[in-house]
Amino acid sequence: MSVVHAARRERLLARLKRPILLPAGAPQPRNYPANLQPFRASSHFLYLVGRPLPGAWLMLTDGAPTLYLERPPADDALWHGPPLDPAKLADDLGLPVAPLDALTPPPETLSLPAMDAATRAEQARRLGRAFTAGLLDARDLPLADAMIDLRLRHDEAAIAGLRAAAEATVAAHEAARAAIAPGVREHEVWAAMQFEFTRRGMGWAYPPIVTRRGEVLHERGLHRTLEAGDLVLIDVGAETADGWAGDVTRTWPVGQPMTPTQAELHRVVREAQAAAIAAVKPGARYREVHLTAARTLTAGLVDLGILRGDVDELVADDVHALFFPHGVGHLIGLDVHDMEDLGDRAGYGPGRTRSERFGLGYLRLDRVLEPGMAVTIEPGFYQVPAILNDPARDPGDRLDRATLAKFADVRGIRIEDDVLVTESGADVLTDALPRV
Ligand SMILES: [Mn+2]
Repeated sequence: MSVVHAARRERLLARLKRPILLPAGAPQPRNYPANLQPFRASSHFLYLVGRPLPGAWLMLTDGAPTLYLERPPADDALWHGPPLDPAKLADDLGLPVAPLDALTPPPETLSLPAMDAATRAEQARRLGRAFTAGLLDARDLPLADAMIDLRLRHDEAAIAGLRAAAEATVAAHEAARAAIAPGVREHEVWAAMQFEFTRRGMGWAYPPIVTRRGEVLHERGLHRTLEAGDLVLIDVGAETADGWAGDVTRTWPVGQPMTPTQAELHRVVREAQAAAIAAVKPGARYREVHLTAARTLTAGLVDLGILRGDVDELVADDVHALFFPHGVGHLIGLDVHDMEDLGDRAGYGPGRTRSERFGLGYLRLDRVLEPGMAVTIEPGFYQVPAILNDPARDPGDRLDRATLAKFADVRGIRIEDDVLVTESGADVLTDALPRV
């Protein structure tokens, strides 16, 4: 792997001939200082080094990289085994390794804010300026844009990582499907999925959603008991050992076939997803992919009698967003929402900003698609009381509430797959998993 990471470092330096310092970050304490959360290195660091080394810093100066490592405390070997051999590590990674004491970045060094506060404080001390999580300093924008330029279009090794994450994610969803039954609790379904990750030496890319309350978009309780007639929404993705993410959602019936009303709305969401996936190709603007899903969903709801009116007008007035309030997807890579630590800069690019419209404001991506980009496609249908009962959003007689009431056995449906943009169209990385 070192060849891959060396090539990425060279591509970065070719774009930006400036000193660059990127921290891996530090493990975070849970309930007392010695009891730590599992360590997850910064994705920028992983992209360029390939190994999650806690407390490490990558410095790129004068075209040459150096990895700086903290010297472990004297008694560390007792608890954590022998320290890393710097010479062997240098050989494995193909870059020089030096002790952290020797790190002296020049004042004009560019960096990106670490996610953890301890590392950001260290970053501020070493570079003599403040760092804020999720907020880019204007002087660091060239580095942010160079990283985005590299990570936006995945190289062969990145695509292999995404395929490995996709394979594990599909296996976990298959296990979930087999575990679903009336009387089973949501966390039991999650346990069956986690087994598939752990046995592969992988973890999760984001906290799991396994819920009979699919209308709560980020419901993470995992404590409810599934009942016959429920729909259970499962949004779970694997993360490979070197950080690549999967992100898949399925919505399954519990204990019996879907009711006719559940089956109709599930079909409408599947049709919206299929239309959106068919729109993914080089040159397509992602906002149009989103609007394709919105129009297909709206046409389906008009056919069912839930909405009334002209499909294009309903979408232009954001009536579809009463049921599909979020964006159709996002970039995926080392982060499940790739490079969202840089705000909207990766998803929107310079000069393009989020819409204020209800039906577009939650869209995380609005770029023109290019080969090598990977995105999710995840339309949904939800009955969220806070939206449907909001007088400010009442679409009047364009919503037939009496017909909608017949579909009360659907709380939330989402169907999500990971899609790689290819030269000719799209490759659905998670297509092996049935949707119905
Ligand atoms: Mn997603």
